[in-house]
Amino acid sequence: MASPGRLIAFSSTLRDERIAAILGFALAVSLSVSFATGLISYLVQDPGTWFQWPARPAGLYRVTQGLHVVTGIASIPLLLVKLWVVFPKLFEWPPVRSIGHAIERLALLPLVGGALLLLFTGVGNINLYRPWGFSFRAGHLAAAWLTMGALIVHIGAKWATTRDALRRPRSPAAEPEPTGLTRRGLMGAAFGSATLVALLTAGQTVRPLAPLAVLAPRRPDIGPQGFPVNRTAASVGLEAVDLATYRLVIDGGAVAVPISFTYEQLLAMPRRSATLPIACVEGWSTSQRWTGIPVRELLALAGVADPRESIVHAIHESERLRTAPLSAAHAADPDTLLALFVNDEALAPDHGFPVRLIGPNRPGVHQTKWVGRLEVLA
Ligand SMILES: Nc1nc2c(c(=O)[nH]1)N[C@H]1C(S)=C(S)[C@@H](COP(=O)(O)O)O[C@H]1N2
Ligand SMILES: [Mo]
Repeated sequence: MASPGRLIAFSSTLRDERIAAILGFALAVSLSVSFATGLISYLVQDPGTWFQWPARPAGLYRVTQGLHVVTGIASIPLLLVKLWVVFPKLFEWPPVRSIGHAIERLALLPLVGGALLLLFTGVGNINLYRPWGFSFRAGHLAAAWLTMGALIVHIGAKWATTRDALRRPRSPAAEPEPTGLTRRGLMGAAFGSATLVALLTAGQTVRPLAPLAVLAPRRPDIGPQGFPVNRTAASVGLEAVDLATYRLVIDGGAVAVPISFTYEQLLAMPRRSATLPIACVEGWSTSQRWTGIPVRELLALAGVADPRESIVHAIHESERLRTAPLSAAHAADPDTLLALFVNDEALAPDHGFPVRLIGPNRPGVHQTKWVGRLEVLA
């Protein structure tokens, strides 16, 4: 009986083991970097008791999250070309040779399915396009574990073949180069497009590449006061906060007597300036010079001598990002500010007027805008 593979003509010599091995190796590297930096991002946003994310270096999260998005995006062309190269193997005959071979083949389902789901949800989320019915955070994380588990099985199964394929010298005489696309051309296309999309994405976080950020949904230099806005003041009804009633309240278990400040009182306090990035989980970042009152000074005024873990609350209690954790290490850092100014101008409503939190080495989601309350935990 003829194998199904024979019924379909997969004649291209581009589909060889060596090319599959090189692409597989590159993908394993890019997916692993994206996985590790992605896990960091989850841990930073939901710190457990064992995980302490430091306040320094100030730009660390900007680097890890930038790498996460860039390596994730670069994986897309690598994955597509790799799938094209190995596609005929789906029709291998006999389909299963042994138990080990059966496991290896079964692992392809979570591997390919997981990777496609990861890359699709990641790109969708960056573009604020979320046609799926589940939480992005939960779904993307589940797909990541699935893919990495299957990747480990796959690497285990393919280790020897890959090593041999990479060591084996190519014999051009035995395998004539095809007349159309050459092997070199195929690899150039795969790695060239991976590099290209990486560069075009990196422009949203690496300043010299900014003019190239044509693929990035948010240009780092466009928006009110010269940088992007994640959620606008209008979308939460805070275009015009009434300064007559606005108060910044410091309370919580560690504060014996809660205190509050009017905007006027905050303006009269000693200020400090720091140049710090906003580094969004979506991969864009922007560095600005912020001026405001160090959190630790406010805590001292509230009678909290050594800074503790706190919760930052936005004025608008119904927003999704209305609260953010502030670790003791971040509260103690002199550059963690309740900022009133950016680049010497009062904050624009879209950037959190009257007061926003800004601190070193925090994910964008924790740089809370329109802050009304700092709850210092006991
Ligand atoms: N209150 C509040 N603060 C917020 C947000 C929000 O939705 N509500 N978005 C956060 C996110 S995800 C980012 S990336 C930054 C963006 O700050 P910007 O809009 O000033 O650039 O604000 C953060 N602060
Ligand atoms: Mo963000």
